[in-house]
Amino acid sequence: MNMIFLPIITKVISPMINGRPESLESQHSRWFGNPTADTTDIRAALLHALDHNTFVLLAQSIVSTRGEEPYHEILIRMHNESGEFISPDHFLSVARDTGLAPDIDLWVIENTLKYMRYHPLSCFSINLAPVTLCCSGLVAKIAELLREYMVIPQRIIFEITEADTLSDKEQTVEALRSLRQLGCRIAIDDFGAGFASYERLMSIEADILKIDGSFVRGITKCKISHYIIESFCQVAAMKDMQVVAEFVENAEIQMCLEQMNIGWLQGYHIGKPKTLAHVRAI
Ligand code: G
Ligand code: MN
Repeated sequence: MNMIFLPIITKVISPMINGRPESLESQHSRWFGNPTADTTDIRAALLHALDHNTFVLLAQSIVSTRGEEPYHEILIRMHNESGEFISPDHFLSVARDTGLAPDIDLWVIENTLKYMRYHPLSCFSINLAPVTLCCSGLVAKIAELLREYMVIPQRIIFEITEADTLSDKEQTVEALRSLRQLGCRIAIDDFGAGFASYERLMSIEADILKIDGSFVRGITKCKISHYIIESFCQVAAMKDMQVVAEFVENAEIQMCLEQMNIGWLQGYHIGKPKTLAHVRAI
């Protein structure tokens, strides 16, 4: 398939560094859930944001329960002309359906690397859409960007969701292998939420397993969630993978996960997504 690879304007990305308040994560948008905001409008807004560099990058911390250095997951956000935030679930699904996901993923990668150039000890986890992994030339482009911004590949993790359907499974596996050869790490995101989770886990070489938030949220109330997470952890240990629990929303959940000896935690109780300007500069 063809990736558009829109030229990325190299001007300073003001929204990324202008320190918008953390509360933007919870800002409501008139577009949020508004059925009248159709695909065409959102696609136009996405193209505009790509052209004018008006996406906003947030970062959410992922912390170690064993005293290792924390890192952050990059989360992309977009607002409309009135400055109101559009639900990421909404615009990301439009991006996927209208073929813009690879260009948006590349925008996120380039702008994260721009930040990292001046914060060389930082470490970020970046989401990739399954369709992006199938683009020919992706790994070469990432390698070129890493060189351009002088970022050590070991400081980048790529998160891929275990998608139910992948257009080209072989190409995906090959791209992941090449990214690991570069030195980047791979995380399987939202693990357990999709179809055939274990089957995919067997066929993919990855470094990190991110347990889907639906299991984590239920852990203190539902014995089954507890057992399911234990089983995920056993498989991860056999594959020598680190485990991240997503959606740690309160102290009780955190304590339970710590007792289970889960290595890494992420969620609103650990840290809300914040702009890169609010990430402790390292
Ligand atoms: O698919 P992925 O895991 O990359 O999606 C992360 C999304 O989950 C982000 O949009 C982020 O804002 C949201 N998120 C992060 N932590 C929590 C949490 O503790 N609870 C809930 N409900 N959502 C969260
Ligand atoms: Mn993710």
